[in-house]
Amino acid sequence: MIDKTSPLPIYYQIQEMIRRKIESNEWEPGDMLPSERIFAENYDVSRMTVRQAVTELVNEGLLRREKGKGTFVLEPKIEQTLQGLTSFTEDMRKRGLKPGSKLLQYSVSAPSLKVAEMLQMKDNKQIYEIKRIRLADEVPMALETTYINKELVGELPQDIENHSLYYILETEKGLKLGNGEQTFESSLARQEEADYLDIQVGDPVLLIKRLTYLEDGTLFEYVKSVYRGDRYKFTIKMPR
Ligand code: 16G
Repeated sequence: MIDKTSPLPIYYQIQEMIRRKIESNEWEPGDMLPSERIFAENYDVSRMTVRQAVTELVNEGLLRREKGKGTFVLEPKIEQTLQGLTSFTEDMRKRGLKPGSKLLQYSVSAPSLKVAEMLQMKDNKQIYEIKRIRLADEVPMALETTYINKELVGELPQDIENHSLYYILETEKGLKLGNGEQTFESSLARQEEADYLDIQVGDPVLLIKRLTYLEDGTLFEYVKSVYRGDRYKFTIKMPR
C-alpha cells in the first residue's frame, strides 16, 4: 500500500490511507486508531512519519488525540451551505439533527454604544438581548448572542428556549424577513466559550456576525455567534 518509490511523501500516503478508511466507514466515529508503534511496524516506516500523517488529520478535524488514551476518529463536521437566510433551527432540521437551545440570558435594556451603532439605533430605544447555547442532537455547537431592535418586533415571548426565533418573528409577529449580511472570522475559544461549548480554551472557533434586515430593508437584528471549529464547516457555491 505504501510506495516508497513514489514521489508522494510517505507521510502523505499514510495520511490518505487513513482518510480512505474513514471515508469508507472501515473506521467509524469513536474508533481508536492503532498505536503509532503498530502502524510504523505494519508499514515499515518511522513513528515520526506516522505522527506527521496523524497530525495533519488532527489539524483537519478528522481525528482527535486524547492524552494518555490514543487517537480517535471524530464525527464528520456539520456542513452548512451558505445559501439564503436560514435559522439555526432550519439548518439543523435540514440535516436530520434535533435543534435545541439553552437560554443563558434574556433581557430588555438600552443598547450599549457598540450595539446601538451596529443596529443604527437612536437614543431612548430598547433592545432584546438573547444569549443561547445552540444544540444539535443535544451537543453544543454555537454560543449565540442576538440583539434585536425591540421597537420593530414588539413583545416577544419569554419562553423562547425551545422555540425558533425566526419562526416566532415570521409566524406569530407576521414580519417578513429579507436579507442577511454575514462575516466569518477565525478565533480562539475564550474561557466562557470553552465552558459553554464543551471545548478547551484556545481551541479554534469561528466567529460569525450577522446583520439581518426585514423585507423592506429595515435592519432589525445583530447576531454574534461563536461556532465550534471542530464540528462545523461552511460551503459555498461559486458560479462563474
Ligand atoms: C442563526 C443565525 C442567527 C439567527 C438564528 C435564528 C447564523 C450565524 N446565525 O443561528 O442570526 O438569529 O439563526 O435561529 O447563522 P432560530 O430561529 O433557530 O432561533
